[in-house]
Amino acid sequence: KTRRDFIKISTAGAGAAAISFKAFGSKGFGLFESKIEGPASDEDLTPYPTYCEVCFWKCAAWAYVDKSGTIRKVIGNKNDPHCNGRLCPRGTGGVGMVYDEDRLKTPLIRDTRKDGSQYFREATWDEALNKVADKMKEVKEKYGPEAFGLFNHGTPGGQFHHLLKAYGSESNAEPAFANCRGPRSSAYFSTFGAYVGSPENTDIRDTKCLVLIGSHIGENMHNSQVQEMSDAIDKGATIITVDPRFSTAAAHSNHWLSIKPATDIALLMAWIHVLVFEELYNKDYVEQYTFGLDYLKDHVKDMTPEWAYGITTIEPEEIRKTARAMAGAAPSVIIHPGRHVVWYGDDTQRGRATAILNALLGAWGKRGGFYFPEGVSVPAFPHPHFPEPKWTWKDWNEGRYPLATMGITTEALKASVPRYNYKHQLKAWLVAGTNLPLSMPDKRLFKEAADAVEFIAVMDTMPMDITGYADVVLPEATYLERYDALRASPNREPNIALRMPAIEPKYDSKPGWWIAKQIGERLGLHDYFNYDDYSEVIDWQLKQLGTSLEEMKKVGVKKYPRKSGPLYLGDDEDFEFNTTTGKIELYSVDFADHGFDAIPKYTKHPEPQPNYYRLIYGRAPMHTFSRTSNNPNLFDLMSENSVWVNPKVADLWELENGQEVWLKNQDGAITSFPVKVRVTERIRWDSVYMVHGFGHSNKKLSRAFGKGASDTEMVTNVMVDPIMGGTGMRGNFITFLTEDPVMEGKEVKA
Ligand code: MGD
Ligand code: SF4
Repeated sequence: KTRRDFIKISTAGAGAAAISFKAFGSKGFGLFESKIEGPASDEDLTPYPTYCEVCFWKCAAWAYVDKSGTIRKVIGNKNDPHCNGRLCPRGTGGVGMVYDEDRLKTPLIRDTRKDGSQYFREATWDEALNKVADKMKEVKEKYGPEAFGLFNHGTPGGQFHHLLKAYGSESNAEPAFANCRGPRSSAYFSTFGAYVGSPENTDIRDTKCLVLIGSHIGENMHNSQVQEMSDAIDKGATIITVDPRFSTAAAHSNHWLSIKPATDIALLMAWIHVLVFEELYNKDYVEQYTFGLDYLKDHVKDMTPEWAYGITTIEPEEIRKTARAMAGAAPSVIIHPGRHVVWYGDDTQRGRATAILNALLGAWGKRGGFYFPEGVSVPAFPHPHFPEPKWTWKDWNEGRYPLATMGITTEALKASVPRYNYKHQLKAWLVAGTNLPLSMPDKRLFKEAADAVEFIAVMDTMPMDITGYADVVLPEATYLERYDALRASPNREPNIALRMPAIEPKYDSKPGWWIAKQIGERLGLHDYFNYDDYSEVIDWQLKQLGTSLEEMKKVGVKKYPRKSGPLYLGDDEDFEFNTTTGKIELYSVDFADHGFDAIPKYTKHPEPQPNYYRLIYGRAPMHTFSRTSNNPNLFDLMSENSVWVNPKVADLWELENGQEVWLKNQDGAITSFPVKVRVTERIRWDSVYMVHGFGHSNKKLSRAFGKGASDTEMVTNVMVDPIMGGTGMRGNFITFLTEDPVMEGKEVKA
């Protein structure tokens, strides 16, 4: 029995009526215009500006509210470069987050009955906030504020990050870094001295050749990127997709390279070989802007397409043909840097290989390649300096992962478990906007850490799996019911977007800014929260930016002229890159200084044992991670995942389409729920594929509970990237159990 039992949240309260939401019209790769059935005409509706929180593309939108205070539709803001007036199905269905009757409705506090069993009881805000503030005071006195950690994701996390810094801690970690994009950041920064950002600075709309390496645009529905890819295809761009699975993007491609999983670096190096030895690279560009061509030439001399064929299973002629297609399109060519890139633990090096290819093709800073993005710098609302913490997330790493730029989630977990004996330990957590049991690989480590810490407070909108581990649950209002920080992501044109409440928070939920401020006030940190309402902060910031809350309420998005110069490099323009040599580094001086390979090498990864298949996973256009599985609108579009199995494998196992199986991995972990088989040629015989984010274990998610299986439960082997701590998750292999392992009494579930 653990110190903190997992509690399936029990909350009272009447369900809210979910609004009717059916009529979609399709466009492009299934981008939808929002249309809601119902009598209200636009004249009867009041629009409120917001930006979407269903994924992290943050499309600006208008929420239309009728006279009864019901949101009738959410549609894209036409002036917004993230969406160009069109939301994806998830964004349109985001209103389901408001009207989901399973929402967290009131603060909850863990309590123990006389018989020792644990449960959540409803609490007032005052009691819940006092409890969090009292624990923060206690931790500060006993261990120092640094021992209070934060796991955060999305805008709600930002409010708590401010609170933590004011309190004296910078012990925070986000899955969006170590479990997702971190390797890409280290790779592109070490090559170009710049990040690719979100939205990525890929100039897809004008590209002549787009190369996707396991990055399935179209399923990974990042709005304007999908629209631009659709435009590029219409204009005749060549699309090359490298994926062991025949993805939506592969179906729209001129070349689908069905690569053997875990061998991408070999293909990338062979492409580099062809460009260098067939002298197809952009000579003037390379000479003017790059450093290390001679080292690179020497390094790749034996990495021929024939060498790569034996590793990747891709024919040498196909490798040559595709390399030549890229060179023919250069510099209007993009080797897409990817987004969720934590695969095999050498992911920063794979990112470097794509960056080097982009550099050889002269694509960085060129039309149809990568543009130079520019963002608006939003001034911070005045507050005293943050206290200097004695240690931060960097100290967990103890010299490892030197190029990590943010806290590493798995390190935060280890720092919470005494047996790892970290010099700096976490004793309590705040968790805001991240569902760790489904997003953290190695669930055993997560459980051990959650059990070891003295206290966990979770701020969420839904009774997600993570809330079952909390001591205090803080119900946040959804994004359509609150103010949040201004959106100011860099883009072609600098711009800002406003999120304001379209309706009052439902139930007893509160905006994140209010929750953070209330805790802050209880800790004597008023000067860091010197406002009554967050609209004061936004109005002050907007005035510094030459506009006002009043104006932004009318327009939602405001664009500014660029100050940093043109979008692209001029012909022969002198340019100093923000790297050690001031050049684009084909040979990374920084990596060499830290003892890492200065130019990427292919390393062989473990292969599946007989009867086991590599588990690969990805996204579906109607869901984002685990956060949308219970959304009534999106559940209607896709209610569960399936496991894709090649017909040859299905024959061998006598599996049929739609048959339920349990999955078991190389370490004996078994999925908690069964998953349906989908027999399809679209996956290679050595792998299986699942959409991530299903298999929820909290019964209070009345729709999503037990629907589909969780890929995360199968990720017990984590291949850590030594450069920045990324959690490579694709070194896991599964086999099939065709009968319920518990009913059979043969297996103990993981
Ligand atoms: P979600 O699953 O979307 O993201 O993992 P998470 O950060 O855990 O969970 C977000 C949580 O935020 C949910 O509990 C949701 O209810 C809550 N939430 C939503 N809106 C709000 C809000 O407005 N306020 C508050 N307070 N809470 C809100 C994502 C992470 O997972 C990432 S970024 C990646 S790329 C990885 N993907 C991935 C994978 O593909 N496979 C496996 N096995 N693991 C993965 N882990 C990583
Ligand atoms: Fe929302 Fe879709 Fe835009 Fe993501 S891409 S922010 S889900 S509309």
